[in-house]
Amino acid sequence: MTPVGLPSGTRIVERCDALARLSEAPGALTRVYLSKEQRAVDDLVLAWMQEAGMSAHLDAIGNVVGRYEGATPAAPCLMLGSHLDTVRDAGRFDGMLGVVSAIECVHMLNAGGLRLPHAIEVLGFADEEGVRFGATLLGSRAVAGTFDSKVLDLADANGIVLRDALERFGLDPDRIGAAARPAKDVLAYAELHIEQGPVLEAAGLPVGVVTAIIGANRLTVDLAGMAGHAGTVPMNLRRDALAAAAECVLALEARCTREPDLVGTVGRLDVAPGAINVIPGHVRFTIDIRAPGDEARDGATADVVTAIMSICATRNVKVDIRPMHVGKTTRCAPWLQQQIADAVAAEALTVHRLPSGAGHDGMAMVDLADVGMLFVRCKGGISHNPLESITVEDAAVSASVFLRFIENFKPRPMPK
Ligand code: HGY
Ligand code: MN
Ligand code: MN
Repeated sequence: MTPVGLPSGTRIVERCDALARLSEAPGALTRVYLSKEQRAVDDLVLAWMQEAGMSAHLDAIGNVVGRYEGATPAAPCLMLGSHLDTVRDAGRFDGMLGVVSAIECVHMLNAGGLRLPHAIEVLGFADEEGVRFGATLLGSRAVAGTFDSKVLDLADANGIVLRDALERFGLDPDRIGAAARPAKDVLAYAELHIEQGPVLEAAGLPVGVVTAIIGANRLTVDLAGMAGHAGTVPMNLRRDALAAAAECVLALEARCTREPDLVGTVGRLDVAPGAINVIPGHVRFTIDIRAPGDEARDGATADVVTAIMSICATRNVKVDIRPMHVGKTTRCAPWLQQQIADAVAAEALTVHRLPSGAGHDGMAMVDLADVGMLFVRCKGGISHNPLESITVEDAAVSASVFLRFIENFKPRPMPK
């Protein structure tokens, strides 16, 4: 099928910049689930979807959903998407590039008056990062029908419970099930996303075909020692929660350094009461452990938990460890990898296949449909950092590849 014209890299980057201006704090990009900034982003994305010829609405959990009908109405869809929420002090392409590029592709189909045998849907997921409530992939899990209603009782840093935050946003926590889609409606899920790593840049390639999304285990750890006067309590009589936490962090680092491809991170650590002259009585920190193999990841997680328990027993510090998320490694379907690779080759680009160390909504969507991903080179592989950047040329090239994949998409032949 001949392409309907070239997607605009300039418009894609400009729209990512526009979304990046919608943040909870000026000067840095932070946009968490059910925030007023999310509402502003939803309004912008809904308008862009409508301009591109899609019908668009917010679903029951707050995802933005755009639909471009196929040649026959109510046909099953090729679902495209990514997330619209961000980490703290984020880059402006992680997530947003995938949503904006997918809208750009539909805009080109619509401009060319092209209707495909199937529908195209574009989803802007409301919460992939899990920054506000700790549980991740909330938007895509709801669409996949695997949303766990237990997370409705999770509270954010201000003690606001997810259930209440949904109601304040105008959503009904008891209707989240309505966001779930039947498998018969979805032919496949495909996501364009920045690589968030250095491989494509080192290879001198603008795009890559993702083979798998590496799983992550996330836990929250609470240590309870004894707050005390920094001047009067002798060192041997202390139950210092922060000193215990520091030893735990180093134990995590040591364990995850032992094996290749295994990574472990403490991304957040809160100390109480947090005064210069008070021995810390309470510390809460997070753990994120990843490895390509589920066994290696779960084995490292178990070892780290054992090490934390032993450190705290020795220091007479109470410990509570809560698993927040267990994400299995997700394989990208070979038939979708091949169709994405064919689109890369058709654009006269080298096909390079690589795994994703970062998590993505495909880890949830795989429970609904087969998953494929196209990676885009990012400068220095930097991400989860305001220095995250791509070139306008790579935005255009990757969107052209994605458009060609969309135009040439063939549903997987149903097993006989
Ligand atoms: O944490 C991740 O890998 C993703 O950015 N949510
Ligand atoms: Mn991210
Ligand atoms: Mn992302």
